[in-house]
Amino acid sequence: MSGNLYESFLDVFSANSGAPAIELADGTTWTYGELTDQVGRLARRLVEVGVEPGDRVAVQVEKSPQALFTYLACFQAGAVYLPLNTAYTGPEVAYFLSDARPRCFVCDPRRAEELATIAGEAGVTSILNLDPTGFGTLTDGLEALAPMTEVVERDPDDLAAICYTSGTTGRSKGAMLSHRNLESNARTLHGTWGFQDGDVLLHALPLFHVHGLFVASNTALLNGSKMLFLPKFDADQVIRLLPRARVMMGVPTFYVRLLERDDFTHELVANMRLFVSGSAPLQPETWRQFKERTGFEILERYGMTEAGMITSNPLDAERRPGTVGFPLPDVQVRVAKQDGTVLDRDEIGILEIKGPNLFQGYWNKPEKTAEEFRPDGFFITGDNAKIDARGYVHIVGRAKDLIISGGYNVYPKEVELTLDAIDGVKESAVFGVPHKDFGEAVTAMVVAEAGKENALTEKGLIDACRTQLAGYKTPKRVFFADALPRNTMGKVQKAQLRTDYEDTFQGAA
Ligand code: MLC
Ligand code: AMP
Repeated sequence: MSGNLYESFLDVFSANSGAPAIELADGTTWTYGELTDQVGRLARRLVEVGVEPGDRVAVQVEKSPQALFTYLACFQAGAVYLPLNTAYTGPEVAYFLSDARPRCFVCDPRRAEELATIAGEAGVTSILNLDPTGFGTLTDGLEALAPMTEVVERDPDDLAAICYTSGTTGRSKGAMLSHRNLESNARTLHGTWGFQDGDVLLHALPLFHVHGLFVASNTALLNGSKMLFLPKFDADQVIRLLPRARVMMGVPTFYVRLLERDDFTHELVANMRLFVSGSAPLQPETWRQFKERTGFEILERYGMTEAGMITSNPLDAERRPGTVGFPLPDVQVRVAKQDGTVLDRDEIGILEIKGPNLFQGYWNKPEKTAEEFRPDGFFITGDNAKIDARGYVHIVGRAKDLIISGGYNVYPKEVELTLDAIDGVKESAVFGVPHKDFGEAVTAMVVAEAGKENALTEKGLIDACRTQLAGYKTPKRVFFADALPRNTMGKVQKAQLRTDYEDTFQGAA
């Protein structure tokens, strides 16, 4: 056996070949045998269009069973999977493609014309497409192809995926994840969360980020579980399917939205075993309301693109709201000062981590990678944390200037650069303020150039950002001022802006 994660999956798939792997809302089902066959054909298609082991395959498509098969086909063919959020605009995609230089790019046919030009300019030689129903040039004539049966040999340290994560300097960095990284994390989560026969996963997360792909899908695949596959979170559909599910994973927004529904009841979740939350802080109040309504204690865990999952509240011991639990069995964590001095229990500092889940560095950015590692191999997460006397990890804030909106990360710098480039804008400050639904909402303060004050409007600026940035990064509100609040060192006081505008979305849903 080589280090290719797909070999481990195949063992499970063969043992469960007649069992359902994916079921859509309309009842259409693929068994693990059918999934294996489709993955083999897609792997053949990738090879046919020139994909070689180690080549990147960038994929920006809506969630569908075929999107998941394509992910697995990349592994089988020894390629490196590079998922892209469907919300990314043309300029954002242009950056990812020119940085990662994939051999192949699979996009949505509805955007094929726009994106083919961009991909061509980035040197991509094979451009395919796949629509939300599984049709497109990627799957055309697939049934005539012989499924690939062999799995391309990979070393455990060879790359399996590159996932872009927003950069502090305004540009995203590609986190390089190896087969070992993904496999160790999937096995650890499978064990830690007690995956068992009969588990059915309600999968409503997007497939292009760590949570929906490596946490939700990989653990379910390793278990040979059925996934009830929704194209996106839709409270009506989730409520309809919950009685048939055993496990659900979501960002806090999912749980906030479910609690807003009167038909989300104790009886509805009688068949459930586990609710997991992560990607953003779950408010203790939401945790308590959820317990009161359903009897279930949501299991909160913590992770990041560079490491997959890092800590988790326990399955069989006390789950403490407002904490992210204990380090996973094979992960080491410590809290340290900026200068690297390791702190004691209950002291607040930056969380540092190490383990087989930890990534291989940022694609093409060795200096950036070196800056974020300690000499002994610990990675500096940029999250402020403390470890309490009982060993529970608390994430108490962020040292990095990051907004998390509905589970998506937004780096203010990227939005500020976009605003500053708009004619008439002198400077801007972007910050996050509380939002009931999204947790935090992107908000901006703009200073106009002298004489251009009347040329700028809130709507005009939001519309201009929207042409450059994904919708979730675009400010939900823009305010104007004569000057940005700065301290004596000239640094913009974001904390003050956050306080001044904390009621902006009061009551917003
Ligand atoms: C969509 N919109 C958002 C948004 N999602 N705005 C702010 N924050 C968000 N998260 C905007 C769109 O741009 C659009 O605006 C409008 O809302 C409606 O779009 P939609 O697609 O219909 O929204 P909705 O279905 O309501 O999506 C909300 C959501 C979704 C919370 C269900 O964002 C989601 O599934 N989030 C999960 C993110 C996730 O998987 N994160 C994991 C990252 S991995 P307009 O203006 O265009 O009309 C990670 C590591 C770890 O963090 O630990 O897991
Ligand atoms: P990403 O870079 O998109 O993978 O997001 C990772 C970041 O999400 C982490 O560095 C944390 O800041 C945040 N995060 C993930 N899970 C949690 C959680 N349970 N509580 C608080 N923050 C979290």
